Amino acid sequence: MLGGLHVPSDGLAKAHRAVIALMARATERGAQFRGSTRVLGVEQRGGRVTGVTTADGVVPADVVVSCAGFWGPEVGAMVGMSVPLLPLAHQYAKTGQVRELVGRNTERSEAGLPILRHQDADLYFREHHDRIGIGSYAHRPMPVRLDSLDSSEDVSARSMPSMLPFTEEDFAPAFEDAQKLLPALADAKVEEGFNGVFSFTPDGGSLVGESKEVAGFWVAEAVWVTHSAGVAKAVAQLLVDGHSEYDLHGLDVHRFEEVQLDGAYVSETSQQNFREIYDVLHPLQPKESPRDLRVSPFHARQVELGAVFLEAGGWERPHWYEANAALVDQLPAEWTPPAREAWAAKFHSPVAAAEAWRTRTAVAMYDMTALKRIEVSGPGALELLERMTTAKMGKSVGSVTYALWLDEAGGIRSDVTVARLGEQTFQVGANGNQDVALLLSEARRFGLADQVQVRDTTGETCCIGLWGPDARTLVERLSTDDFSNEGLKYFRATRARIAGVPVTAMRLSYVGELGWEIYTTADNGQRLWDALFAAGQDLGVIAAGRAAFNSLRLEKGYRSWGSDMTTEHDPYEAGLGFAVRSATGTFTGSEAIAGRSEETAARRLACLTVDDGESVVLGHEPVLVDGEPVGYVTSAAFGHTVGRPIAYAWLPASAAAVGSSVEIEYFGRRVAATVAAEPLVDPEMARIRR
Ligand code: THG
Repeated sequence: MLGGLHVPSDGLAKAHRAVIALMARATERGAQFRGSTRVLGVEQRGGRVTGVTTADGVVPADVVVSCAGFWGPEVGAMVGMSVPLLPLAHQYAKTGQVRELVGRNTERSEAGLPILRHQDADLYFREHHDRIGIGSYAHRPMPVRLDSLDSSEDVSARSMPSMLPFTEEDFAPAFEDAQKLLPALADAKVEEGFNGVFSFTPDGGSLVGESKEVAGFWVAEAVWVTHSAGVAKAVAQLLVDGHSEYDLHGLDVHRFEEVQLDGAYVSETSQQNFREIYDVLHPLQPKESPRDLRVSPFHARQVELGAVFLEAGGWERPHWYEANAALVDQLPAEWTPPAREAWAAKFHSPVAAAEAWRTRTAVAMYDMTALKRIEVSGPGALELLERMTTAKMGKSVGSVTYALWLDEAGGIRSDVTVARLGEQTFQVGANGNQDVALLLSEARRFGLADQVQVRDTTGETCCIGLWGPDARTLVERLSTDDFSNEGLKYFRATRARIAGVPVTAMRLSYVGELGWEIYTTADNGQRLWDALFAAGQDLGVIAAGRAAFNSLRLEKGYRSWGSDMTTEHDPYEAGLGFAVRSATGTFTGSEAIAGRSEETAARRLACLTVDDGESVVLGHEPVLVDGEPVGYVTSAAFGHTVGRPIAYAWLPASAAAVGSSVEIEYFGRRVAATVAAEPLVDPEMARIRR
C-alpha cells in the first residue's frame, strides 16, 4: 500500500433516525405522512395530475412527486412515463466481533475510525461497534425483476422487499480481499449479510423531472443516500421556484434519447455502470456495447474512410478518419503537434491535426447529424420562442439567430440557433433531448400548448457541415443557387439544391470557417455526401471528425453547453452577453439579469493557453492561483492553428484578466497557463464573413 486519502469531514448518518427527524420537522410545518399505504394509481384530467389513488381512497393533488426508488418504473408507468432505471442487488455483510475493535466504540459513537474505501477492489468498510460492515461491488451484476419481489404488506426491519437473501458464494472473493486489506479480519467470519436492491441508470445519474405528457407529475428516482439531501433540496426548488440553484442537467430524466429508454438498453448499460462503479475512466472511454444504435446516412462512407467512432446519445460519431493518416506526413512544421503523454494520447490521434489543417486551409466535411434539431411550428411558435429566448425572434424568413434560453434566475438552460424557415416554422439547433421537453413545458406554462407543434426532426434528417476557405468553390460546382457572400449572408438560411438534392443551407460555422450547415432528409444524405466528396477531390476535401472539431471550436471561443456553462452561470459570466438582445425584453430570466453585465460578473469563463506549448489537459482539472484552487477546466484541446494547448476555465474575475498567470493541476503536476484574449483565431471574423 502506497498511501491513502483521509477525508476528515466524512461521517455517518443513521438513515432511519435522519428520516424520523426530517419527518418531525416537516410535520411541524403541516406535512402529513401516510405510512404503509400502497399507491394504486395516479389520477389525471386534461393532461394534468389530479390525485393519487390508494387503498384508502384518492388523495387529491396538483403535484405528485414519485420518489419510489427502484419501484420508480412501476409508478411512472401509471402515467405512461418511462423511468429508465434498473434495480440491482448489492452485497452488504457484517463480520462477527473483531477483537481489535472491542472497547473502542460506544452506543453513541458506534464508528470512531474513518470510513474506508478500497476502490480498486470495489469495497467499502465501516464499524458497527465491534464489528466491521463490508459493502462490495465486486460481484456479478444481479438485476432484479420487480415482479419477483415480495409484495406482501408485511414490512419490518428484518423483512423488506428490498432485502434479498445473502448469497455467500458471491461474497467470498470480496471477503478475501477485505482480509488482505485489514489483517484484523484474519480470524473474523461473515456473520450476517443481505443482497440489498437499489437503482442503477444507463449513465449512472439520478432521474429528476416532470412528465412531458402529464403536467404536475414529477419523478425523483435513482437517488442514492449519497445524493438524497441535495436532490431533495433541488427538487423543492424546482417545484417552488421553477428552477434550482444547482446544475441538474446530469439528472434530467429527459436527457435520454428514445432508443435509450428501451428495457434491454437500460438493463445492459446500467449493469455496465455497476461494473465500473469505482473505476477511473478516461473522459473519452468508448462505450463498448450496445453500439451502432443510430448511424447517420453517411455511415457506410465513413466506415470506408476508416472512421474511428465514439458514441453519444446512441449516435456513432467519427472522431477522426484513418484515411487521413497520410496527411500527417504532409503537415507543415508549425502544424505538427507535439507528442502527448500517455493519458492524453489515449483515444486520440495526430490525424486530428491534419484534419484541422485541411479545414483551415482547404475544405472539410463534418457529419453534424447528431446535432439535436427541433421543428417548432404553428400559430403560437413565434410567441413561444420570443418568450423563451434572449434574442429577437420576429425577424424575416431566412434569418438565423444565436441566442440563449435562461431560467427564472438568469442561469443558462441552453444555447440555441433558431432558423426561421417560414412564417410559422422554426428550426431550433439545440443541445439535447432535454431541450425538447423544455419547449413542451414552456408551451404549457405560457398557455400555448395547442398553438404550437414541437417535433424532434433529428433522426429523419441529416447534416453536413461543409467548412473551409474552399467551401464556396466546392458548392458552386454543384449548385445553380446563389451561395455568394451577398446571396446568402452570414447567419442566413435558404432552401436550395446541391447536386440535385433539396437542402436547407445555413451559413454558420461552429469551427469558425467559411461554409454552411447543409441539411437534407435522411434518404438523400448519402448522395449529397458522395457528390460533395467527389467534386472536391482536387480541392483537397476530406471528411473530418470530432477531435478536430472540438479543437477548432475552442480556438474560435465557441462554448459548449453542459461543459462550459450550465444553469449555474449567467450570460455575462459565460462571455455570452452579446446573445442577450431581445426586442421585448420580457423573456424568461430577463428580470433576473436586468442590470447585470460583463463588468458586474464575479467570475468569468476564461480562455487559457498552456505556457509550455505541449501539455494537453482533458477537462475538469482544478485551476490554481498562488497555489490555491480557484476554478476548474471546462473544455480543453490542443489548438492546432495556434500551436498551443487550450483550456477554458471558470475563474474569479480577479484572476481572469488577460495575461494573468494560473496553474492547472494535472496528475499532481502544476502546468503553467496564461489567460489569453479570445477568440484565439480570427477575432475579426474575416474568415467566416467573406
Ligand atoms: N449549429 C446549430 N445549432 C447549434 C449548434 C451548432 N445549437 C447548439 C450549439 N451548436 C450552439 N452553439 C453555438 C455556438 C456559437 C455559434 C453557433 C452555435 C456561433 N456564434 C457566433 C459568434 O459567436 O461569433 C454568433 C454570431 C452572431 O450571433 O451573430 O456561430 O453548431 N445549427
